[in-house]
Amino acid sequence: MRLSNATLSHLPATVEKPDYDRTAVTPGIVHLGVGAFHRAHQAVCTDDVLVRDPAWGIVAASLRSPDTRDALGPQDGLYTLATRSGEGERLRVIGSILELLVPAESPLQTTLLLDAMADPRVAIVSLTVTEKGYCHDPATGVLNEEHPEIRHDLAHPERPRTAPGLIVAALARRRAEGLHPFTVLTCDNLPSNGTVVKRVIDRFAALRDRDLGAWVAGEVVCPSTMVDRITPATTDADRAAIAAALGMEDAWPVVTEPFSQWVIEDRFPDGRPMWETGGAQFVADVAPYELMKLRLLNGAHSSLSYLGYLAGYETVAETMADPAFARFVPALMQEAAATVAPHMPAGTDLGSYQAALVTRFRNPALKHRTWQICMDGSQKLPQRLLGSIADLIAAGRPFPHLALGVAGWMRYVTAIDEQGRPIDVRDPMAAELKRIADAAGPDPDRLARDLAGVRAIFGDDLPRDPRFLDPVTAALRRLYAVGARRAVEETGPTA
Ligand code: CS2
Repeated sequence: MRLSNATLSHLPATVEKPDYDRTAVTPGIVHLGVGAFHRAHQAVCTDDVLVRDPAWGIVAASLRSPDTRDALGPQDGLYTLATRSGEGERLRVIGSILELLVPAESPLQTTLLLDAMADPRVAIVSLTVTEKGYCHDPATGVLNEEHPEIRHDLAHPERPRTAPGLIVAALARRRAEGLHPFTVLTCDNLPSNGTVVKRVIDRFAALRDRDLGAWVAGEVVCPSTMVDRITPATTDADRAAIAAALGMEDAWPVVTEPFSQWVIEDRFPDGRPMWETGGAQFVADVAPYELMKLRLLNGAHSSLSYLGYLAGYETVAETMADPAFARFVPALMQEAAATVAPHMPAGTDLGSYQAALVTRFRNPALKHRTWQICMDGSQKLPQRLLGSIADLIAAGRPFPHLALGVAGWMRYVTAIDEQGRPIDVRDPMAAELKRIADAAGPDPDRLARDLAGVRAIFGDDLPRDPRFLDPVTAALRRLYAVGARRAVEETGPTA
């Protein structure tokens, strides 16, 4: 038996299920990027809303792969959310996703998605397409007009493949039909993510057509958000365990932690769901929350993942069980916290926030792979590590832990681990980074200099600043000399 509308009533009483009439739900949101991250937070928060207001169903699209559609389509969009901690597991079936589309699969699928985005009942188009999905330059945040997919979408605006291309094509439809635009709500890990997506779609629209560009720039609102919920990739072991608990198959359940936070700028000209009922916080300015999360949680996540992977650790929890890392990670957070504190709302307790992050990272029930977090580092480093380092340099403060985090990324993208084995580096810039690493060879000084010279990641200032390059080069030398674990162990308290 498989999870579907028809089998919901067969679920054990211990499994929570949608307590609203799914046939009465209509689409109010189109979501681009229906990965586990979306299904662990926004789709859950929206499920909480549908009990009171069925006008906010989600039509979801996968921009890269049909896998999620193939898994959830036969399940009427239903899936299980498994919330796990040392105290146990809670299972809840989520029903907010009404339909799944894969625009890259066929012109018909593209048309169906654009029809959904142009539906007058749809007031929000949201995104979790990961950092690389905005086709922007990570160091500056502007649209990369030389991006091959952007060039395709400008040449074939009726068959867009990128998030900016799809959004602008749908907005052009709505403008031609005299409809209001929709609110564009990004939920990705980018600083000022609403500003980034606004800049990208404004520019893309202007490149398509001057008048369309003026309309998009003047009419389309893009609030910023900060989303926080650790969501490891689902494994076959997860599927088997959850199927046993459900008494039926779920082709793609989602595993997550108890903690969840969603902070949203409350700017929705055409309305929004009462996401507060699901615990979302609406604020005037998301920036402090974003800065805190990106620099403390995500900066520590990336650093411990590169160094933990090189030290031979499979998961975040395993890495944190190593006493050297258990000392290193809080110290790294402390370095970054010094750059965050001046921007936080009065009364923010950064110490408690950091302690809670360490507890979350230690969650023994989550098999969060270091390799998964290592992905797309070229798109993550600026907001997770380099922003903190630039601020610390300006303040004349040392950053030995963050420097080792950057050095860990540099060592990782050589795609050869400390035992000489290949590393499967997943990154839009993997080939370019590998070429640089191969040319540098096992020379940490040259490797640090040449990788720091990648403008799209490091910009123009840091590579030319010895206050940046010297500590990072010294850290990389240590990595080559003694390996990640000892380098972590030997990185003492920040002066
Ligand atoms: C992780 C994030 O994979 C990664 O890059 O650092 O997905 C992290 O789990 C989330 O931002 C937590 O909210």
